[in-house]
Amino acid sequence: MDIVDRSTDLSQPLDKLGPDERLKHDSNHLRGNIALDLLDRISAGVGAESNKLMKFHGIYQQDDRDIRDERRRQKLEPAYTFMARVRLPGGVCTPAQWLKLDALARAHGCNTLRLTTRQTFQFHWIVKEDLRATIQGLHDVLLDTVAACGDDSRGVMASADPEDSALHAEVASLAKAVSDHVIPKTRAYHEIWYGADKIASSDAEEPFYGRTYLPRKFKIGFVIPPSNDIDVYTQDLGFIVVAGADGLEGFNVVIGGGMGRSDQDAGTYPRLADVVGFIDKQRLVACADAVMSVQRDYGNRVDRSRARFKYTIDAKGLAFIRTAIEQRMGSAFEPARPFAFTSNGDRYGWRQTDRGLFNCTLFIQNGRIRDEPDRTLMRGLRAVAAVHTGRFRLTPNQNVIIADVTREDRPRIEALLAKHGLAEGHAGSALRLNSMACVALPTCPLAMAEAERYLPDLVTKVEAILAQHGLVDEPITLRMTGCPNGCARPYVAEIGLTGRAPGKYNLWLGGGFHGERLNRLAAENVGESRVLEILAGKLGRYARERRTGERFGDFVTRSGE
Ligand code: SRM
Ligand code: SF4
Repeated sequence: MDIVDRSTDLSQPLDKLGPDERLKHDSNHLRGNIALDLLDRISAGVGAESNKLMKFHGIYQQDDRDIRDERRRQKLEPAYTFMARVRLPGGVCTPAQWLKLDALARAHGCNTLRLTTRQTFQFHWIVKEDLRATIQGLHDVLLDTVAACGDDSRGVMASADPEDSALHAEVASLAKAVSDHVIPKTRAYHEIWYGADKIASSDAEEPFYGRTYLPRKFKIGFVIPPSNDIDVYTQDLGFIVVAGADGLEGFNVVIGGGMGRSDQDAGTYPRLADVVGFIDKQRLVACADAVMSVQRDYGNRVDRSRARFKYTIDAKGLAFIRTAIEQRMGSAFEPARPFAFTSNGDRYGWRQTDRGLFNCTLFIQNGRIRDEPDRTLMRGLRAVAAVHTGRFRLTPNQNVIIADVTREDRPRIEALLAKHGLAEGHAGSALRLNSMACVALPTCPLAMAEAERYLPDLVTKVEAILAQHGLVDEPITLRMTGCPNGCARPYVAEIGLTGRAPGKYNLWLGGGFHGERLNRLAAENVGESRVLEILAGKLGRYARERRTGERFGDFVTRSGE
């Protein structure tokens, strides 16, 4: 396809666009003053512009919100540290990479790793002086944080649930190839974090992104039915795998999904992606380029709150966007092929793959890996990584799969899981195993309420209600976020909770069990007792009145509750 340097080709003058467009444009391809700000020893943080530009490098400045008020009272600057998000297409990593991630977390990340809802690792609490060592440590094992954030294509997801391992391996490698293709090409990352020399070249530094990159973040994911573990309808661009007797044939393409909304702005909303048609596998990269270039050129660069692709589609119309994509792809979409999903959750415990190897999916509550007295997750997974010869696969539900274990190795891995209390997590209720929460407090600057630190206790209280109604084994998806941005994809959950204020949440009910339907607002700005009261009523009726095999979200929707 024809790729142009957008640096000279914006449809409107820069001063008519939002301030972030000017910042990107003038940043010398994401260099800005980052290198200088890293040297500054007066502040533990960086300047506002570096803070924004570092996101393109996968790094966020944060401060400890638990002590923010106290620091303010003491007239101290906020307790700044940094979060770094690893680029890990498809969530696949090797044991050697795991060991390095673990070592870096112990050296610079307060002894904890966080698995995310897009299948990667986050380090929290890194002090500015340790950032380069962390990024260079990742480089030692061929990992980076490029474009894990920023106005670019983010971490590319791929189904982790190993129903058919040969197909999964092929799709995971395509996710990696697409990720490598769509990340920014600037050398800024190498110069700033690895100390690489500047290379003089007359080639355009960003042949696809130009100087202003995308209007907003852009998310791509691959899914292998019948599992919809990646929640494909929430992606900006989703590829639904179509496979025949000879393996992968191509993809049904979906566009325009997104979760983010704001309580204050009625013009923002979650949106499910639309299926636009089928492409054969040879057209994958051309399709990704075409879709992203349409968003690059038509996306809203004046108002960031309307800049996601979903709003571009709604502003221009799906038919217009689809035709623009086809023109740039050089061919039309074929009619979509049939597909069906059954769930967006993970399947726990041991399973055998089509290659005679074994996979074990471990429940990691809200993705938090740290040692607790009864469950030494960090040490246990380190011990597994030291003997494991296969792969680790992170799931979109913040869990981990110890993948490709040989029959001979399985007993010693089982022994390690038992020793460190790792397998016990599976004993939770079906609700707990289908729950997830975003990070929220104390690190997320946007959090208005607790999520990760509160959800386990709330689940325990809901479990008591489930027990009363004989529903403990009923899988129900429950997702909580500390604000309406939707990082745990709460608007496709059967029960969603999004933070409004400390201890207060919006309650959403009726999402589809396999992520096919948005839920609806059931109560606004309510505390725990009201949430439990509402759930007790609905779950009680569900237990008494549901049809055979009917899911909770479907029941709520059918009964108009
Ligand atoms: Fe997210 C911003 C954490 C997945 C929608 N998200 C943030 C930030 C970086 C806050 C910030 O802007 O400073 C959070 C950092 C918290 C912290 O302390 O770590 C944050 N998002 C996360 C993670 C770690 C949640 C988790 O607990 O796992 C997930 C990291 C994914 C990854 O590995 O890349 C995460 N975020 C998501 C998802 C889910 C997904 O992509 O599948 C969404 C909803 C899908 C979507 O994009 O529409 C999501 N995050 C947002 C938004 C709202 C975007 C919007 O369109 O309005 C923001 C705020 C923003 O961008 O302005 C946000
Ligand atoms: Fe932070 Fe809100 Fe995302 Fe939770 S949903 S991590 S509170 S931005």
